[in-house]
Amino acid sequence: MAKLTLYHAAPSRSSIVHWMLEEVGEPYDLHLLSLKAGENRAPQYLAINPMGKVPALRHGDVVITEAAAICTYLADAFPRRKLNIPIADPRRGIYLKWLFFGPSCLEPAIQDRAFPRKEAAPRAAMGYGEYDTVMEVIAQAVAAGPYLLGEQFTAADVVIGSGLRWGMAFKLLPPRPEFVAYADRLAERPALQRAESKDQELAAA
Ligand SMILES: N[C@@H](CCC(=O)N[C@@H](CS)C(=O)NCC(=O)O)C(=O)O
Repeated sequence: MAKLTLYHAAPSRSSIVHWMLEEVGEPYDLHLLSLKAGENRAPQYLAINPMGKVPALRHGDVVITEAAAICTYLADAFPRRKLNIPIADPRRGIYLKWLFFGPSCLEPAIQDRAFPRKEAAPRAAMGYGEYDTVMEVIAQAVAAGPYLLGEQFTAADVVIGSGLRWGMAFKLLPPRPEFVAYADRLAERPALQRAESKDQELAAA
């Protein structure tokens, strides 16, 4: 089987993929990079990801970047764990919606809260609309639960769940009861626990 290598800094957005790899359950290697030391800007790494960012995933001869894209890829490449919604399934549309909602709506909403603009941006011009609507839409989706696609846990939960967990940890998202209950359900997953404890070890080292 083609080898899987995650280019990783712990903790960071590559922790999203670290969790995903634990859910997938296939063997993988971690190639650690120190962002502090600027290893992500070294020519050897820029040849892998010209954005100079983690995560990047190598799978055999293929390199994939962007956390949500990597999670989508892994779920499709290793369908045994049923972390994807297959193409023929009509729920695939909803599944893709959430995978894209992470980087295109949830993350920009959080970033704008972390780094406010001098003047509010016009809602119509912002792909995510505005913060409160993003929060409401996600709250309704996770309240129905247990997961975004109902009973089936998918890669979309890794992407949206990581954003919610991170946003609440840094107090950039409100601890709405729906978010807290969803985050608590995710925290029970052994794959997330394994990735988190490994990341803590790596960060401490
Ligand atoms: N759009 C990218 C963002 C990745 C990203 O910003 N990673 C941060 C770590 S959380 C990074 O590599 N920062 C180092 C830098 O930009 O110098 C994704 O979703 O994968």
